[in-house]
Amino acid sequence: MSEQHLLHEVDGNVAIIRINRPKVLNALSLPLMKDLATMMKQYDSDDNIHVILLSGSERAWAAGADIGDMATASSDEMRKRNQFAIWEQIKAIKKPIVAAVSGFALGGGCELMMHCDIIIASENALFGQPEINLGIIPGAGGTQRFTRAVGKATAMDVVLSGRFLSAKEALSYGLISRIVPKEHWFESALEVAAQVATKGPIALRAAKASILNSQELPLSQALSEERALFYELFSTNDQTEGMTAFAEKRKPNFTGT
Ligand code: DAK
Repeated sequence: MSEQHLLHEVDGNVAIIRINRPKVLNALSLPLMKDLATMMKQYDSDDNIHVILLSGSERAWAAGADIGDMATASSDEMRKRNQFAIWEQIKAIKKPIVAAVSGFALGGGCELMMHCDIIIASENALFGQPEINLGIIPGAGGTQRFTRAVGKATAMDVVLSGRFLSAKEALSYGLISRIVPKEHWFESALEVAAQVATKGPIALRAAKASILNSQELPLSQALSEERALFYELFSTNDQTEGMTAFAEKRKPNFTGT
């Protein structure tokens, strides 16, 4: 796997992956997306990792899919590439993904961000789905996840005009989780990831799965899935440990069993 466009390291129980194509504002090339999905899947099946932190650079989280990859492609070529299979792999990651976002999060970059679970954004971050300026529409969920996050009125405004949202607007519309000062955007996101990583890994996966169900399933079905997950957790050592630790007034030592 070529890893130059992705840097990665492990910090405690957090896997940190950084998108690293500074010359093109972290544009998401096809090989990068393929490697990103593979790397995320590897960390997803690594028991030592509880949370994945996905980051860009200070100037750009990602300014979109690499326009050069698509500029001369025909409909048939785009279909044959079956890029959606790669995005589906990222969608299938079971562990929580924290996004550390600074600078541009546009087009496919914004869509990738919306595949993450907790989005920590620098006060300088800018968000948008500007595909309309290129004569296309968002292709990896930008008309759907974005609309579910911000509502129809704002989605129409942003997608049809191609305008960018500031971090403040994005927070007020519910697109991101928190805004942090630009001086320590990355450290703040790492702190959030490390804090989440102290929780029980089985409960984390269950909570993520259940919240994501709210985006796809009818309420009654999502509630019954939630109930099943809730009962299942009572068969884990982590549930016993969490409640025993509470009674003993100490920090729980979750083992992921
Ligand atoms: N792709 C390739 N190169 C890009 C790029 C991109 N998305 N964004 C920026 N760059 C390159 C620029 O061409 C420039 O390269 P040089 O000229 O230096 O060689 C370099 O990055 C610096 O950019 P600028 O000089 O333009 O920097 P500025 O600060 O002036 O402007 C900007 C920053 C972010 C406003 C501007 O670069 C910009 O508008 N970039 C394009 C944003 C955009 O339109 N994004 C949407 C791309 S379409 C799919 C899944 C997803 C997608 C498609 C299919 N399937 C599953 C099938 C997604 C599509 C998209 O994202």
